[in-house]
Amino acid sequence: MFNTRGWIALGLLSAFAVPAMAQSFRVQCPTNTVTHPANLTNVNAEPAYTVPTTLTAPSTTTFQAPTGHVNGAIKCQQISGGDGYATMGDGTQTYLFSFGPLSGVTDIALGKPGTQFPSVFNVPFGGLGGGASPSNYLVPGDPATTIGAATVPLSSGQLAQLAGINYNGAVGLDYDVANTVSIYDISESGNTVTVVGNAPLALNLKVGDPVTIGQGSGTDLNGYTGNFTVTAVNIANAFFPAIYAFQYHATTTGLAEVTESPDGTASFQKALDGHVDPRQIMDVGVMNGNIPAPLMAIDEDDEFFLTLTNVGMIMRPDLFEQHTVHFHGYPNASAFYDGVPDASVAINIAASFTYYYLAPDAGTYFWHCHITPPEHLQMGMVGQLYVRPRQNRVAPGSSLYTARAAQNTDLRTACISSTDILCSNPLPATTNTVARAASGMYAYNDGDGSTFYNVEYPLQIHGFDPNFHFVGMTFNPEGFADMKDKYFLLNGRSYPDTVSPGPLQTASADGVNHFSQPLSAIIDIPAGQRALLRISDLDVSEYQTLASLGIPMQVIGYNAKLLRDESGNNLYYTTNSITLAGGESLDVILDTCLVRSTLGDPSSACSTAAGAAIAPGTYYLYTPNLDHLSNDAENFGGLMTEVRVH
Ligand SMILES: [Cu+2]
Repeated sequence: MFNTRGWIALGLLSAFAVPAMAQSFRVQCPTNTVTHPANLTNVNAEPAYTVPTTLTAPSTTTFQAPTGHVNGAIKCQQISGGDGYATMGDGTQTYLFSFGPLSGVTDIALGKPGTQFPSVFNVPFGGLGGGASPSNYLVPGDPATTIGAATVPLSSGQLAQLAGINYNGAVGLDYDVANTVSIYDISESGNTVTVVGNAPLALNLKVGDPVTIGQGSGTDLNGYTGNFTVTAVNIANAFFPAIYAFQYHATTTGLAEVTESPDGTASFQKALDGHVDPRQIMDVGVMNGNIPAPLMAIDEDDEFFLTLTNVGMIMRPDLFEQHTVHFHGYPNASAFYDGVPDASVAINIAASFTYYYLAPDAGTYFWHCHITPPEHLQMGMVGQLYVRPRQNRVAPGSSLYTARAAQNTDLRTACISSTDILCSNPLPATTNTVARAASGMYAYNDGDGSTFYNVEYPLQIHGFDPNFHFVGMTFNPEGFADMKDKYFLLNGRSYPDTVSPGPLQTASADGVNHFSQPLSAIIDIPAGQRALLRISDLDVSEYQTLASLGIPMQVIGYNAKLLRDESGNNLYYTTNSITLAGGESLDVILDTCLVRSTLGDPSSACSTAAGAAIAPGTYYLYTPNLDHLSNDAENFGGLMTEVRVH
């Protein structure tokens, strides 16, 4: 009897142990892809957009690959899936299931997107410069712990210190150990030495990398040993696949071939290959939940590598929750990356997974975890992403209409209503001469400059039910049917926190402060300029209405589509309030100038005529659903923020 029970216990143990052994933390941010070959483009910058990428199908492959005019770049981001706390407008600490930043930690804390070029992402942490005792490691709660953030809002000195940290690489990224392979065969032709190892060579071994040819006590490699530079990789040879061989140039010639040397080795330097230090991932990732989830921003034509690392929910050790990333309403290349757990992969605790996206259509989207969506969204696993259009990369002074027409020669973006009734972004109905402005950006590929803006603000509407969060923290069954929002949030904050600059912090159950709500909701507009509000409603249970007092809202896009009919007429409308359901997004322009010096060009200077400009001052964005202007039992607060024209 005892033995039988012992076998059952062993069987259960191994059933859990096997998947656990298959998991580990990794990050991925390549510097070279089929779509962005490093020999044709700089993947760390957005090149000017002149013409579509030249694609050619080489005879040896079946797919088209770029051969010129490569557009876009590579972007990377790492996020944690886990739990944390946030502070509501009445001071209540509220428990979250949540995503947090594991890259771009400084940018996120400063309220910016955490999306980075590979040259920023692929940088191991090198120590914090600021503060009284700089650390070589990020510690729990960082960057808040290092700032020593004790005041809300942060003092200007603390904000300067935060900006000074300026670390936006992948948390935990570290060099993999130096790689040594034993040598099977080594030979020379002229002074070119070909080395064939007994195993595939170091990952990412490149021409120009250093290599050391060494030997134990043997002497048969005399003349070959020493430090050299790799001159070629992937060498066809008589013994093993090409990936086992490389070449370098020796200082002497006439060396004899040696096969099966007893102790010859080739050693390559330590390399960044996605290996991470799990201690850093756990120190920073546990309890670092943010509301809203980390902001993401990419440019059209980019490739985006997003690593989700599931650090577990330390307050709910009874749960084995997986998490996923679902880009809501976003045209995916493959269902594999869609994040719907029934139809694609989901990420287990102690594992990382890198999602891959192309950035096809400009617009404002949102994203969320797709595990038990009503629960994980209500608990906080939701945020925004936006895609900037190609039109931003048109050379200043060039015609926007011509640039938009050029996009019709690209099969992916061609939009000709007479042959494609589904295309949503046709050329403007009439030609125009509006040129790309010297500065500022555009929300869409409009071809007429009508979506021009000077400053942009993500504005994420959200609501929390404190009872649901409380029972979610205290191991009780959640009442889905009773869900009722009592906190109403803009960028994860209720008024008056919405107008607090800098990150909000919360003392969490691990005893340290975390920057739980990094994104302020202050709308700052220099007089005469235009602000783009990227508004998304992340709410699970309620419609939300937002009204503007004194500055008209011009709606230019809805659910990441330019408001334009098939004939190319703009269908923008001006309103003093918008209403969104959960999952919807709108692009709104607040223009502080009513009359421009050049009619039809919103980037031109504001007219000096009396009454052309909206007077500087403080205006309000607020909800006219008066019961949403509250913070739970407190009667004043909720869904409201300030528009400051100065
Ligand atoms: Cu989740």
